[in-house]
Amino acid sequence: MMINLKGTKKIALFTHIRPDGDALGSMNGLALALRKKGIEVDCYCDSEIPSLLSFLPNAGSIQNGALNNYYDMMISVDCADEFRLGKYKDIYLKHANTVNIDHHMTNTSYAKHNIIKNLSSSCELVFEVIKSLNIKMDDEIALNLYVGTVTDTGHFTQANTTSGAHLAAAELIKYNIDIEDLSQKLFKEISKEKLMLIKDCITYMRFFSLDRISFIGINQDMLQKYNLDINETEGIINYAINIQGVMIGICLTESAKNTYKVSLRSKKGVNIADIAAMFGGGGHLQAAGFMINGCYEDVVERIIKECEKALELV
Ligand SMILES: [Mn+2]
Repeated sequence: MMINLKGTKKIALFTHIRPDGDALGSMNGLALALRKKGIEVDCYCDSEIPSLLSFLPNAGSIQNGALNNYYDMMISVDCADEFRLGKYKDIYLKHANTVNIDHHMTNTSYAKHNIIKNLSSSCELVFEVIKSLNIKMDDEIALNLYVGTVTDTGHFTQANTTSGAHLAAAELIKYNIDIEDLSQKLFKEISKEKLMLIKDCITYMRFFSLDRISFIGINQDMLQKYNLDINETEGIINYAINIQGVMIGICLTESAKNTYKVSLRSKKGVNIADIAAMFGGGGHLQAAGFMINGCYEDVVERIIKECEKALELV
């Protein structure tokens, strides 16, 4: 048993700000499972739920207001550090009974009980937790966990696509999951507005270090031009890293004046997790991110400089 639920009646679940498929899949899957144990579960996330993922069972019940109950236990999922809890950080850290379930090896072990495992996704880990609690799986839990498993492995294409990821998916797919419909929603369809934004991103893409670093910058004007939200820039970084010969791809998005969300991707052998950590962020060896403040060109220069250092180490 990975979590001791003895005497636990009410649990608050949290996941990271700007949640992705793994964040929401693992939180929803765990919430639905714990309720089958007769536990009252409320889910909180300090961000809007991306409309693309609102179809996930339980997504509609995720709250982003003040906590509305007393809880015996607080569990965070897919949340590598306490700051990623957003406004729930302090209330979480103050609680006497916190559990941190995560697959990021950069996790800061900020809870009383930390379940950190180097698995493909938090959903794969939550699947293990659910099994250890002897909770019977169902279609809704399976769909949530499956979505995290496929999205966090980039549709089973990234380095974290382990046999464990496939085994979890193989078990989950036995439940009622419409793979064709899901793939259409998650990986194929794109809005016209996002496609037009990508067109602009490619037009203004910059290259550094003899084309080994590619850089995409997205400012508020570009988002407003197509009436898009910062959450809808997900995946655009792939246009940078997928170029032949490029070793590091960067996508810098202006979230507010002089504030930027930076995503980094690298090809095998180039560690960008350390760069993200240096700027106060985190992630994996080949996919990481952080927030940074400053004037645009200064920020770009600082990031490029660190990326160039990382390339020298290769
Ligand atoms: Mn994840």
